[in-house]
Amino acid sequence: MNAEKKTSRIKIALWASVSLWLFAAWLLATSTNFTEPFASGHGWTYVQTTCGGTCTNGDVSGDGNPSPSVFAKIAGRSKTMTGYFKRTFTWEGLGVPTGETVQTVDGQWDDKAVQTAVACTSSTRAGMEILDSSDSVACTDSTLEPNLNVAGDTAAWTNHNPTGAVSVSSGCSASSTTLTLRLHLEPASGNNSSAACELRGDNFKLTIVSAPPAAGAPKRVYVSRLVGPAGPDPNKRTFTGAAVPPDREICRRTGF
Ligand SMILES: [Ca+2]
Ligand SMILES: [Ca+2]
Repeated sequence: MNAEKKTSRIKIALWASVSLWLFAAWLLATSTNFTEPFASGHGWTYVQTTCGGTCTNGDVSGDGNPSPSVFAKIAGRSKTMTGYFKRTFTWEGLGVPTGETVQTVDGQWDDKAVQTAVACTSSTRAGMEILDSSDSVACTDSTLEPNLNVAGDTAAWTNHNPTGAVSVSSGCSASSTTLTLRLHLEPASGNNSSAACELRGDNFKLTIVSAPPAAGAPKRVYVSRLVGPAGPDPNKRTFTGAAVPPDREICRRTGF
């Protein structure tokens, strides 16, 4: 076989190995769906970070997709309110199998804007984040769903899912990790003395991809032979220390 053919066969073999590995990983992956419907006693609380007017938040019993839902509302001329509903969960609490390693997460939500006197302004925003248990460090490599202008969602409940799955940071990948889920609801009122903007949110949804721990994979065991300094066989390891006698057989595992 000439060198070109040999190289080609090696490339095909490598491609087949990688493809097989990816296929096996896909077979092993678990996809978990979680939806927060904001039913009574949901346990989410609003963290208000700024308030330029009269700010309120809470549950909406008579509206949702379906009812109930949660809201954040600002009243006053040209006022803004920023903040988010949050609740802590573990990945396992969201449905991920115990012991699995979380790889990616994809989020989406529904919202509706209710305006008084004049339209909510383009500063009316909503989005999603996942942070650590202290609600201070991101648990994803990029934002789950960055805040976007939702002022136009006045006619009906509207679903938003512009961002695909994002990677989970290594410090948050264990299924037992405690997380803080955030649903940003940030209304902004228009230029009228009677203006108010109420932003309602529902169906905080996650699709979580995880995999069993790598410890379940088969382990290879290598056997090496230690021989004295004069060992003539180039396939044998050469040992130059005095403490181990020549021709001793040992076993070692990968990474020894
Ligand atoms: Ca609901
Ligand atoms: Ca998404």
